[in-house]
Amino acid sequence: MTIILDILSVNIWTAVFIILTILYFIYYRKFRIFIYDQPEKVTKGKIRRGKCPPSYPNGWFWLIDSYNLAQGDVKFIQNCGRDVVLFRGYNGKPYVLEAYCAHIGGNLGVGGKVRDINCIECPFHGWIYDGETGTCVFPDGENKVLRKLDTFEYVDVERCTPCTSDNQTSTSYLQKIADQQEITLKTYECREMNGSIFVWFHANEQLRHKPLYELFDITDEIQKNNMEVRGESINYINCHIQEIPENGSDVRHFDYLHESVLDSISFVKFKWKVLAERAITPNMRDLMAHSHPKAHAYKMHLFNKFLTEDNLQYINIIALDCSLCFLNKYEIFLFNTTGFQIGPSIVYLFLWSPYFKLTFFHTLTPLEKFHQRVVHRIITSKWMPYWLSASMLMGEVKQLYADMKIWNNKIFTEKLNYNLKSYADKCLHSYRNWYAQFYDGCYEREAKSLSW
Ligand SMILES: *[C@@H]1O[C@H](CO)[C@@H](O)[C@H](O)[C@H]1NC(C)=O
Ligand SMILES: *[C@@H]1O[C@H](CO)[C@@H](O)[C@H](O)[C@H]1NC(C)=O
Ligand SMILES: *[C@@H]1O[C@H](CO)[C@@H](O)[C@H](O)[C@H]1NC(C)=O
Ligand SMILES: CC(=O)N[C@H]1CO[C@H](CO)[C@@H](O)[C@@H]1O
Ligand code: FES
Ligand SMILES: [Fe+2]
Repeated sequence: MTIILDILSVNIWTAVFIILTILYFIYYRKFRIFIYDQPEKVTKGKIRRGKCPPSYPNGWFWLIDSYNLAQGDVKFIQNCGRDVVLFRGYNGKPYVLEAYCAHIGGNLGVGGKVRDINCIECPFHGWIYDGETGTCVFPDGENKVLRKLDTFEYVDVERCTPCTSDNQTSTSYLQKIADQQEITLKTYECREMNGSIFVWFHANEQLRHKPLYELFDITDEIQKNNMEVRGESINYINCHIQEIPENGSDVRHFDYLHESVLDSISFVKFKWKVLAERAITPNMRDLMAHSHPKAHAYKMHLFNKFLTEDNLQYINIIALDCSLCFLNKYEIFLFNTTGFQIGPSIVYLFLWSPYFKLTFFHTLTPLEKFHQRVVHRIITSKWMPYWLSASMLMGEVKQLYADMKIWNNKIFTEKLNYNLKSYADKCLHSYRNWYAQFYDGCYEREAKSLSW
């Protein structure tokens, strides 16, 4: 009898142990780094959008997470109105070049291989380009020898008229336009910062290698606050690029779209207080001043750390206060946020709360004119349980879906009717004026290179 009981209890404990191990494993694998990738990827816009500003503003753009580009990896990337090849050399550095080979146009990003430490080889006939300079070189280990080439072009590519130049007896359709020239593909500035790879795109060729501002290095903030990356959400939206970042300065929409905490609960709601100012506004720090000394000190610390004389013009600041409101009566303070929107597509949000520390890193990449990819990365205190950081990320995704429903179905109006007596519309008006600086030269560039 006791033997049977013994065996039974051993088995129960074994079963409990196995189940717990499996649960822990699932839990760990699932939530340690939680990735939410929007299931239905494209909701094609059938709406007449109206006239819009250019689709691809100037600035730094997020391309890929660092861990998705190992040494020797090659990717073809088509976004921001450019076709480029991104690869990581065996020196660990990422490189971005225009995607098409100068020989007869092979795509370096599809089947291309990394050679000679930091060069890319065309899959078609094996021509090689130096990732650093973009020049065509002979495959030759570390001594890169320039490859000089003759250039021919069709006399008339549409009608194929025979060549009528000096040599009358020739029926050549091609004419030589250069002898033994160095061939160079366009290269783009590329940065690897805190787990992401970014590229600098500017319509003005003179600024192709001269970024106007730099990305933030948030290492100190992460380490000082004992935080780590806990995951990211990747979402796709059909709207013009400007409509997404402009929501931060649309201080009124929070009351309409972002009140709900959970769909099934109506007695508890989020309450928001939002401020938005350009970083360059002379009394910006006073306007952003915070009533709580600790929250204020953290805000000022962030301003001192990240704002420089050179980047002020390119930054817009938002401040977000969030509390939970029960039965429209009792409020519990949740967090105070300081947000830096730098350039047209990158936002750092630093949340300060008595309960937790949290940083969001938001990026936006225009895939096509009305097709945007939005990536939100969450960085939290290390002690926070994985399920909690994952739910916080999903909480943010829920708020994003509320915005998406609007964005996917609205038009972009070139004409606006503002109520300038309200702070809300003043922010929006100021925001649109601020964002316009990133369109410099883009319209002309896109008119040349796109058919839409
Ligand atoms: C003209 O082209 C033909 C055929 O390519 C060649 O045989 C001839 O030598 C050329 N004549 C001159 C004057 O270059
Ligand atoms: C952030 O990026 C910089 C530059 O790549 C790197 O030196 C630093 O270690 C990174 N820090 C973290 C926490 O990822
Ligand atoms: C709303 O705007 C803020 C500030 O520009 C930005 O961080 C955020 O990503 C935008 N919202 C969404 C859902 O993308
Ligand atoms: C704790 C804390 O910082 N609370 C502040 C958050 O923001 C609101 C609105 O500015 C303040 O009233 C709170 O004191
Ligand atoms: S097309 Fe690239 S080598 Fe020929
Ligand atoms: Fe929103």
